[in-house]
Amino acid sequence: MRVTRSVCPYDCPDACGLLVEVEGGLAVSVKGDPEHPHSRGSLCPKMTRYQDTVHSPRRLTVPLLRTGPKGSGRFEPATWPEAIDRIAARWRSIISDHGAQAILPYSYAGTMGLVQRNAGHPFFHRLGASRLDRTICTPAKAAGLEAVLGQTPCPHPAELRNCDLVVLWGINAVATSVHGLKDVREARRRGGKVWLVETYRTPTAAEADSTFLVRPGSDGALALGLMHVLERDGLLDRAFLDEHVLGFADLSRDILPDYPPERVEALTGLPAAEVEAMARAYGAAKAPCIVLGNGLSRYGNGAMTVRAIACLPALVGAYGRPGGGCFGSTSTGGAFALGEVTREDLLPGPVRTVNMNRLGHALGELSGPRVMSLYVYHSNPAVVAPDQNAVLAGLAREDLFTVVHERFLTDTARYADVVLPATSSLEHSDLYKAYGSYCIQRARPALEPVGESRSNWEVFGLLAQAMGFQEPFFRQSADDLIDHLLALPSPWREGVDAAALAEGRAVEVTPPPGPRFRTPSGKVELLNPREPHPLPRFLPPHAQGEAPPFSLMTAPSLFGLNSSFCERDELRARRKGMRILMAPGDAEARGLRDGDAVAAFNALGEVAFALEVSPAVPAGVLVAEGVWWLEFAPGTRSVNALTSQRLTDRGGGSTFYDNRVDIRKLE
Ligand SMILES: Nc1nc2c(c(=O)[nH]1)N[C@H]1C(S)=C(S)[C@@H](COP(=O)(O)OP(=O)(O)OC[C@H]3O[C@@H](n4cnc5c(=O)[nH]c(N)nc54)[C@H](O)[C@@H]3O)O[C@H]1N2
Ligand SMILES: Nc1nc2c(c(=O)[nH]1)N[C@H]1C(S)=C(S)[C@@H](COP(=O)(O)OP(=O)(O)OC[C@H]3O[C@@H](n4cnc5c(=O)[nH]c(N)nc54)[C@H](O)[C@@H]3O)O[C@H]1N2
Ligand code: SF4
Ligand SMILES: [Mo]
Repeated sequence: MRVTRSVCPYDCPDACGLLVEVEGGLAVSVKGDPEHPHSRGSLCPKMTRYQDTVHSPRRLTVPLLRTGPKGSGRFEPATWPEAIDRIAARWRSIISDHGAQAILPYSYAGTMGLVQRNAGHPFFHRLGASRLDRTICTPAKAAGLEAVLGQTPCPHPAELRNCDLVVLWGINAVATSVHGLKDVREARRRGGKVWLVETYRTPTAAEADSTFLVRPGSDGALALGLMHVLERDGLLDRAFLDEHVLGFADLSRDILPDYPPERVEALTGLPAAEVEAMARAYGAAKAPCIVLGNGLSRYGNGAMTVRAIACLPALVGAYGRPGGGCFGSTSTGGAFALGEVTREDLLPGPVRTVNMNRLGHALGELSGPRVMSLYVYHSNPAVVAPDQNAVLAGLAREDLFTVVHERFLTDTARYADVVLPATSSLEHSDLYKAYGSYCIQRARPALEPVGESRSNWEVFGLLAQAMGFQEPFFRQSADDLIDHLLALPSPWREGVDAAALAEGRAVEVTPPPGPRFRTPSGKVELLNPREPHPLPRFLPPHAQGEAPPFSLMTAPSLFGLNSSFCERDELRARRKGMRILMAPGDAEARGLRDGDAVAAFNALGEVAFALEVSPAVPAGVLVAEGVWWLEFAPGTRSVNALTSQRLTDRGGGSTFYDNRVDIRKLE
């Protein structure tokens, strides 16, 4: 038996270290690496049997060519040369008839490794294809934080242990931040208090001393209301405000008077007395830290909500205290010269950019030129993208030539003209950085590729050759490129143990020294004249005032990661089917019972679920956790048939949570 170090490749803040035991060419067990500085040997329930994903009988092993109608999943096997020739021939003809911008790549985060994740960029840039704005996840959160903090580095997660008040704000940490939660637990063990601010009582509520449920999309008003009380009651750190904060006088004169606790109650649903009590406790804490999730940023007002929340620690000087402030995500972008992977310099000239949240629109209405070919890799837009009906209608277009490079025959792959089998992370090389810690790690293959599967990097090498690209760049291996990236110095990697990194161990990088607050003014910017609204305020979410009676929370599942892990029988079993959660009072009022077959619907679509009546959910809210493959859905659609292509206020982000639906019993 051989043990190889690896990294969890999924879109999760932790990038846990793995120890993979290989016997007879197969991964027989996957354990946590006890030497990993952040995950320290533990894994979440999804990854403890990763070998069952890697060696799943559902793995694609050969290229496939479509034989049945789009979406039917009927294919015949082909060789790699046949599949690549088919793609290259069709692209040549599309380029000559419509231009290269009629080709659209679509990828997101099936793997987070820097080389495999970005492998298509140089190829599609060189081709002159349309560009994809990859904004499905957190651009509004990033924009909101940046408006206040600029490029200020996020604290090290271990600092959370020193907080006397941790505010888990819109984060289901039990599901999405398993290892960050350990530091929160340690803070609590040391006597700190933990709060959860949410729209329903998630499993994370069990980790908190107090849970505050707000109306979806209203957190900005809560943050402004807390600041109103802090100011009114003089619970401010004047010295910090004077020295390190820009615009407090403007905020307190022009904005805060509009957010007394009574108005905040009307906007958020939190009783005014509770807002007052929260402000007093927050103001009394020595080092309060807000751990900010992503859910609350996926609304039409998402960036402004995040911005208002990010202002709060400034008033009490929490940004100046060890452990205090705001933990958004660690951005270690500077650790590697990513431009050497993405190669923007290969672009032939200006090309259009398509927002990935508007794929339905791009495949349906977009012209000049119309999208004639879609190349999907490590993403599953048929189920993860908003407005599923529009996406599926686009994918069903007979004149659209779709290629999908995948590990599994996903819903997207079922619509492909050509399916290419992809390696899992244990079968290819990559370089990883985390967004919940400062670890970086290099991984080499632990196994031979399963079947004839090939990595993203290899496939783009084949396509480059088929399209006649002469640049030597396309002929190097993934390891060549990783070696190149590691050979380029970065101030972030100064002092790291290069030998340990080369060996495949995780090492920690450090933000390069610089001013404390990396904004243009060098201060925390409550006032930001570069923003359309120079001061934070409450903006209503898109769905506010829309007619259907329920807000739908499209929340993460503990036992899945977006649509990944649907291949695993035992994880699906733990999710207990595709359910929708409803408050007992709402169910009673509508004559609905636990276990009923129901349909949630709005103007965009209708989705069948099994109803779970749950006291965790407040009145007026419905919760559908996780994204399901249609194969396992009770009807013909999954949750994103109910979500819209509307974008966030800043950053062009997704608004998965910003929708209203109605519900009825299915006969
Ligand atoms: N197990 C598991 N892990 C995951 C994922 C998964 O699907 N499952 N997804 C991965 C990905 S892609 C990402 S981006 C990350 C983060 O994944 P995200 O899906 O962004 O999850 P969170 O950051 O935990 O934020 C979600 C929480 O926000 C809450 N929320 C929604 N609207 C509001 C609101 O208006 N106010 C407040 N206060 N709360 C609100 C939801 O109820 C939910 O509990 O996790 C990653 N890890
Ligand atoms: N309703 C609802 N919708 C959501 C969300 C939600 O919480 N609720 N979350 C949203 C968020 S935050 C995100 S980030 C997106 C995520 O959307 P995606 O990035 O599309 O995520 P996954 O559904 O995990 O699909 C990734 C696919 O990549 C494949 N894959 C894995 N490794 C490789 C590889 O090396 N090469 C290739 N070619 N394929 C590979 C996997 O088999 C999997 O099918 O979904 C969004 N959609
Ligand atoms: S917690 Fe996240 S990084 Fe760690 S094993 Fe689970 S999915 Fe992977
Ligand atoms: Mo995400």
